[in-house]
Amino acid sequence: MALTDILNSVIVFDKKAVVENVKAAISSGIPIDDILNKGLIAAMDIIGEKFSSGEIFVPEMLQAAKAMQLGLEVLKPHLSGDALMEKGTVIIGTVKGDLHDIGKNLVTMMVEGAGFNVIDLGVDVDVNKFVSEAQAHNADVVCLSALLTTTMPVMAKTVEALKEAGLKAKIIIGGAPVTHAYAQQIGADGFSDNAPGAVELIRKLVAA
Ligand code: B12
Repeated sequence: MALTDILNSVIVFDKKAVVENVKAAISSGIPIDDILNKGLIAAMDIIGEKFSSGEIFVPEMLQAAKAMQLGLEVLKPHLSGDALMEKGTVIIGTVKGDLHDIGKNLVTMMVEGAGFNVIDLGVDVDVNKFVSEAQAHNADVVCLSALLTTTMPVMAKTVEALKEAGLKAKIIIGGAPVTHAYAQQIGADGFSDNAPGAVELIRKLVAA
């Protein structure tokens, strides 16, 4: 079983093959990080390029996303680390207008695996919902995800609203178009371009 088999099965959105290939890779001892990064995530990058060049369209992108998510479900138990005691409460969601959730789900899985209580608000989350849920759960950290350049400004609005509400929660942001500079610009407390980095960041912010 090679990582290219996983990658190719996502690209042709053969869901059954994705599940089988990920299972086979796990049993043959391929590192979980490699299955994730060089198999599943690398496939989504190729899908993105094909979409940009007009080779595929939204329905195909969606099929690939579904195939990838099935692969992630198989990986999920192996991503969990030290989920022994609860270390804090984290609210996560994809901002208003944005329906991308694969990256958010991956961050959720890894943060849960690191022992945090994660409340996932889903996609297309209204600014006020972030504020009310952070308040209701006395959140330690709020995580905002956005995959579209057009929804990045909603992150800025959400950060502003959370700050205005005077909550103790730290705010971190992420998603393919987001940068460290943008996080600083909108007053977020941190940024990471990957899920393990998000865990690291949350650990630091909660300990601070
Ligand atoms: C799959 C996909 C879709 C699927 C989403 C399915 C789903 N359930 O998520 C569907 C088909 C629905 C879709 C729709 C659209 N999409 Co789309 N999509 C993608 C694609 C191919 C992959 C995204 C992905 O899942 N990547 C894999 C994950 C693991 O990576 P990630 O999300 O970046 O997450 C990682 C990090 O960023 C980080 N992270 C993520 N969130 C957070 C949060 C925090 C707090 C932290 C710390 C870290 C963090 O950790 C994650 C793990 O490593 C990208 C191309 C790409 N390569 O990004 C285009 C892409 C994002 N889509 C694009 C577009 C244009 C669209 C549409 C507008 C298309 C259309 N004409 O309808 C719609 C918009 C719908 C909407 N309102 O949201 C463009 C965006 C361009 C831009 N400049 O904004 C892209 C870049 C494709 C392209 N090259 O043109 N899409």
